[in-house]
Amino acid sequence: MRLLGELEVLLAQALEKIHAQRDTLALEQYRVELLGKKGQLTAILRSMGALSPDERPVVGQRANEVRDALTAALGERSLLLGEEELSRRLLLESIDVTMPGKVRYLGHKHPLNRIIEEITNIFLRLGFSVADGPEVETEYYNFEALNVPKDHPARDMQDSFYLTNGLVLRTQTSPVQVRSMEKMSPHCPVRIISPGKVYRRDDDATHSPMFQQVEGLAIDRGINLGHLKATLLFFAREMFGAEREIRLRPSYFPFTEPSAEVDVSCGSCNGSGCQVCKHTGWIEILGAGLVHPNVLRQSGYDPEEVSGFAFGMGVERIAMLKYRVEDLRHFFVGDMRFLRQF
Ligand code: 2U9
Repeated sequence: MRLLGELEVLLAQALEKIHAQRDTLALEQYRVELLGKKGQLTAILRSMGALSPDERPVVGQRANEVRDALTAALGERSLLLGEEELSRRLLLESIDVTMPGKVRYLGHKHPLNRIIEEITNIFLRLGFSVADGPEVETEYYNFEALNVPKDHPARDMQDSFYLTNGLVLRTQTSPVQVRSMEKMSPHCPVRIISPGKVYRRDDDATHSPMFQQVEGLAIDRGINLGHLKATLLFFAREMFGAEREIRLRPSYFPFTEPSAEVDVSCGSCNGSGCQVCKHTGWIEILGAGLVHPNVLRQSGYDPEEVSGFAFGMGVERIAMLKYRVEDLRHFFVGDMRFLRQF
C-alpha cells in the first residue's frame, strides 16, 4: 500500500528534521509545515478518500499513530529548546548583585529659596505674617504710595522696567505692603514681611535685573526706632550668629524718615577688620527706617495716632555673605557644580 509507505517515510524524515531544529521559532514553523492545514500529513490524510473500504481503517489507524508520534516528538523538542533558550537568556541578562548601584542625584532647594525660608522663619517667630502680591504693578503702588516723587531717580526710564498704561515691573516689594495697609487701615497692629522678585535695570557681579527681596513692615501705636533696632538685632543674630552686633548709619529713602543703612559686625574677623569687610569690621546687610508720615497717611493711617518701622534686604546679598559667594550671577545660571555645594 503506497500510502502506508509514504507515512513511514514521512515519519522517519520528520523525526530527523524535528531533532535538527535549533530554536523554538523554527520548530513551530516546521510543525505547521507538517501538521498544519496545508501540511504534509494533512495531504496524506486527504488522499485517503481514494482508498478502498478495507484499506481505509488500516491507513487511518497508522496515520493517527504517526500524527501522535510526531506531536509527541515536537512537544519534547519544544520543551528542550525552550529550556535552552531560557538559560541562554538568563545568562545574558543576569544581574550582577555585587555591582555598585547607580548614584542618582536627589534635587534639593535652591540656595536662594533656603535663605528666603530662613529669613521668613525668623520673622514668623516674631509674629510677622507673609504677604504676597503682583510683580507687575501700577506706578501708584510702586512709587506714589511710597512717597517716591516724579523726579526721583528710581522713576527714571533708565532704572526701571516700564510696561504700557502706567504699569511697571515692581522695583521693590513695598507695593505688597501698601496693599496690606490699605486693607488693614486704620486698624493695628500690622506685622508683615513680603519676600519676592523685584526688577531693576542693573547688571553686574553684584546686581542683576531680577533679584529677590524681603521687606518688613510693622505699624502700631508707639512704634519707635528702638523696636526697629531690637528686631533687626534679633534677625542678624539668628541669621549670622549669636555674637553679631549691628549698627545703624543715617541714610535717606523717600518712604522712611528717619532712614538708616544697617551693618552687621563681620563674622570673619569679629569686627577687627579683614578682606571680607574691607577692613571696616562691618558689612552692610539692609536698609530700614520709620515709615514716612506721608506713606502712612496715603494708605489711610493717621501718623498722629500710629507709627511704623520698615526694612528691606536683598536676598542674594544675604546669601552671598552667608555662603561667601563672590558673584551673584552664580545663583541664576543653574550650573549644578555650583548648586550642589548647598
Ligand atoms: C512701606 C514703607 C516703607 C522698605 C525699606 C529699604 C529701607 C531698603 C533696600 C535694601 C537692599 C532695597 O534690596 S535692596 O536693594 N531696601 O533699603 N526698604 S526701608 O520700606 C518700606 C516698605 C513698605 C509701606
